[in-house]
Amino acid sequence: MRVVLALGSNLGDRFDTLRGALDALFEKPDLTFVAVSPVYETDPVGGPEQGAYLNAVVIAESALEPRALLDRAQGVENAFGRVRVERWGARTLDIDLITVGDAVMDDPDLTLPHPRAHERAFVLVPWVRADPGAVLSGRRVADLLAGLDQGYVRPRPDLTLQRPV
Ligand code: A4P
Ligand code: MG
Repeated sequence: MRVVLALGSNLGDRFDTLRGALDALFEKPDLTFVAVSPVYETDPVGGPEQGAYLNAVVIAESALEPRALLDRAQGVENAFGRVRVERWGARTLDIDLITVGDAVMDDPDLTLPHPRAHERAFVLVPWVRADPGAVLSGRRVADLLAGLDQGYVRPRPDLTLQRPV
């Protein structure tokens, strides 16, 4: 199944965190790297006043169950010492599952597709760069983006994530 993960960091050495998280996600078997998006610098959406994020999207293939994928993502978050200064505030690393194949789940612990992804340019802009034909709940991501403000999502061509080794 095709798996789409969104990475975000707005605390500490943000790029170093994204790079380490990407490698850590693929360290164990059963998750195969397909593509990674460019890195974007984005103004924070929601929450208290906080610094800008670096965001990127990773595409993978896996036969793992959605829950096992969430465990993997949360394990990597913990490994990077995810620190919360404030509720909903800055964090060293956030990994969200955006879609897992065609899975639809409505559990607070795991909602798929991610319930806010369709309205978040900081997810959709990198996603469509990693996969120009991307589809979310039957709608082309490129079309979803046409209705969204993208001005707060700025490319960082000086920061490039490499395929994990
Ligand atoms: N959870 C449910 N569904 C999912 C899913 N599809 N993927 C549960 C990942 N987790 C999922 O998440 C809270 C709970 O959501 C988890 O226990 C998990 O079981 P969290 O990562 O612990 O907390 P959070 O991320 O702070 O909360 P929340 O409400 O999920 O926030 P979001 O929606 O992840 O938004 N602005 C910019 N520019 N860039 C960002 O990356 N990120 C956020 C966080 C806000 N604003 C941002 C960015
Ligand atoms: Mg999250």
